[in-house]
Amino acid sequence: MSTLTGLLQKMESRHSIFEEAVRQLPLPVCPAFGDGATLRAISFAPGERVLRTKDSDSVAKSFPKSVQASGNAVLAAAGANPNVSQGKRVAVLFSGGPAAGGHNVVCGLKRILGQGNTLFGVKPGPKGLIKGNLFEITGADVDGIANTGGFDFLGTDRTKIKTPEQFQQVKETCIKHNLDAIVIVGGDDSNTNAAVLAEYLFSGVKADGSGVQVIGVPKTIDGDLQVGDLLPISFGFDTATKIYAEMIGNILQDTRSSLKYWHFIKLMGRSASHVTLEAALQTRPAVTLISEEVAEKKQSLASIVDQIARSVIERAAKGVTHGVVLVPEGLIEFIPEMNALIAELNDVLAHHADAFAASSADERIGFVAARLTAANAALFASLPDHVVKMLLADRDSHGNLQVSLIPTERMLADMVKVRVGQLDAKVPFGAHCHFFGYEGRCGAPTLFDAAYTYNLGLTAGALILDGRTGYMAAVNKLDAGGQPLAIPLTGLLNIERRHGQDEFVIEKALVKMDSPAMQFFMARREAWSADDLFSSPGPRQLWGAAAQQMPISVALNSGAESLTFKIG
Ligand code: FBP
Repeated sequence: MSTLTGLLQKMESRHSIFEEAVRQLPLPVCPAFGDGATLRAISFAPGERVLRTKDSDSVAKSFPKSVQASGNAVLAAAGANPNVSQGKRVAVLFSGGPAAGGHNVVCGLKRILGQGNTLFGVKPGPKGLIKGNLFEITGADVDGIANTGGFDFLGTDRTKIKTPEQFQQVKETCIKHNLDAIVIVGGDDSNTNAAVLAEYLFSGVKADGSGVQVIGVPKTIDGDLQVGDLLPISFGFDTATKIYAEMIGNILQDTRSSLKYWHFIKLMGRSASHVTLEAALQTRPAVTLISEEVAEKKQSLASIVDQIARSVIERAAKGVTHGVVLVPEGLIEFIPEMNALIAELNDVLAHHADAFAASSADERIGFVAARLTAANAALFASLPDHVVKMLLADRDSHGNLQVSLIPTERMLADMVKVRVGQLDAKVPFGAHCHFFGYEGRCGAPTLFDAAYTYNLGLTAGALILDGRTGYMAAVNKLDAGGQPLAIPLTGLLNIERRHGQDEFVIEKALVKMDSPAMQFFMARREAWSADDLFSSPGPRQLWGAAAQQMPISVALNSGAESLTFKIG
């Protein structure tokens, strides 16, 4: 074997030159945890902040033990912990979609728990907890996953622990493995699950009557798990948006080089438009749609199409026959008339299921259109054929359309083409469509996400060693060293009507129209379009000038003076 082929074989199975190098990157720690060389566990104490939602009184009745213990007060770091517990058995799991930095949460947990406690990994996600699929995580394991992307070390899933049988099975897992604590790394739904589990496992699990602690860790690329200055952003958002921004920047560069295409790019993010707003702030494209703005202005689909078409024509008048349109994944649900149409379609298909199934493919569109109100029938008729077919596709188990499957970017491109032709037939218009989503979830974490998640892991572990349960680990003051804290999960719960019944949920944080990030975007977007002021941020950097950059929207919304984050 030649030296080179031998070297290449050594690089298999996640040992590329890059992966080897990132494993060696230092992991800075918030000053509260010491200087990094020696970690110290910290204790926590309630500060003055107490959280309330409109439903706090009902929450207190349904979560009496958790609320009584925490008083819904936010916990602040209170110096070195003189009474660190030993012999704790802690399980960690990932829940929901992957996000860069999850592996560093596990590293932080393992290192703060130290030799005196045992950390178990749960495979995969909540389903693994129900099944009791646990294994012990070693120091060598965490050395191997440090700073690497993905959730592959444990896997993940979206099982919601909700039936009495599932709760009982989780209790049995706790008893079988003699667990003292569970750490759930997840988004809004998973942290709601953590709140429910914390209450259920609060006491009476073990023979001595004690319970199992539950701590949540805020993850999601969507960026919709935010709690003001206490939780400026969830982890994974920075890496995902930097990856999308790189790809958008490359496409923008292509548009100005090849001079003939418009690109319609849909960006992941389920409901909220934080990802799209951040990508726009980083790349400054011609048109960016923000779902929350569409809803607030009650824009119709036709007016959105018209707005883009006019931008195409105005730019063409200046000789610019190219551009990029960013489209948030959840747009359709924020267009009031599309929402009304989808709701009526769901009803019609549910009430006439047999007759619809018996009709031929050609008859189906007419069959449904004849049963819609006039306004919905007109909107239905205006949609491209491929969208109409999707709107009539099979419903999910709740009878709802899977809105995320609608290719909004293609729908808009087709409708804009027609509209441009109506407004000025001489304007050339060629479009390409993309959906950027999965590409951004599992890349190696940015330095921001790497440091943030390591410290979230340290915080979650320190909370366990301090005997706490029912909290979400958090780190704020991300431009001033980083400050660990704990957010009482019950202080975040609201009641929402879902599938015909009241459920406790942590509300998704949507883009606020009056937020500094949105205001800045609105003030600049016309100039970006008129003068083609795009920029290409390039690949995310782990070394050099751009490596210390935090998300632009986070910097703006938290009133930072620069884009530089500082943890440690
Ligand atoms: P989480 O909220 O669980 O972090 O997932 C976010 C997300 O990436 C959304 O942006 C996207 O709509 C969804 O997951 C896709 O889910 P799936 O992986 O099940 O296709």
